[in-house]
Amino acid sequence: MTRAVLALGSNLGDREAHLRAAVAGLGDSVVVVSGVYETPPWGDPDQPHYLNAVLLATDPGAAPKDWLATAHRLEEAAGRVRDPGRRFGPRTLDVDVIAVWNDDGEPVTSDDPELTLPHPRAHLRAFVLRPWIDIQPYAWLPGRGWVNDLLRDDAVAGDLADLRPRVDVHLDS
Ligand code: PH2
Ligand code: MG
Ligand code: MG
Repeated sequence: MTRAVLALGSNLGDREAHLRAAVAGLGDSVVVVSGVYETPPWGDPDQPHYLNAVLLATDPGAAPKDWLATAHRLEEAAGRVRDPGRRFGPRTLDVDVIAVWNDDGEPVTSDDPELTLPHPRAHLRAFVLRPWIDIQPYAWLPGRGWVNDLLRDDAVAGDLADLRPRVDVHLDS
């Protein structure tokens, strides 16, 4: 069995519906889902704002790469079109595998370029870290530290102020 923290993002089409479909598509593996945040685009400013959320999932049979396959399946179901020339460009649905823990509760580390674990940029992204502490107040990002501390780093704190909680949007019902 593995446990995974997955980050969801959408900034094209019906953003809420895309996030909702991703949660539904994960079925019984979903343990808990964060609140939803409206966030300015990171990395490529010329695109609409995102809706972002984070969830915790478990699967008795899943190997780490199975989480990536699941992420791709959900992205495809949302009609995602990849633009190789725009790495941080707009998308109907993005599902990123942030971290995975094995049966013994040990974090999985991987240098595989297809699935680097933990996610190599998660510690820099307020739109991942802030929703994460909604569902795990003592969240720990393996190799980086307490998520609450990471949110106070200069590289992140400025972005944190620009996140807007969307208390009107719920993904877990
Ligand atoms: N995802 C990106 C690029 N930029 N910005 C925000 N606010 N949220 C995202 O999920 C996001 C982004 C590529 O994965
Ligand atoms: Mg992403
Ligand atoms: Mg992605």
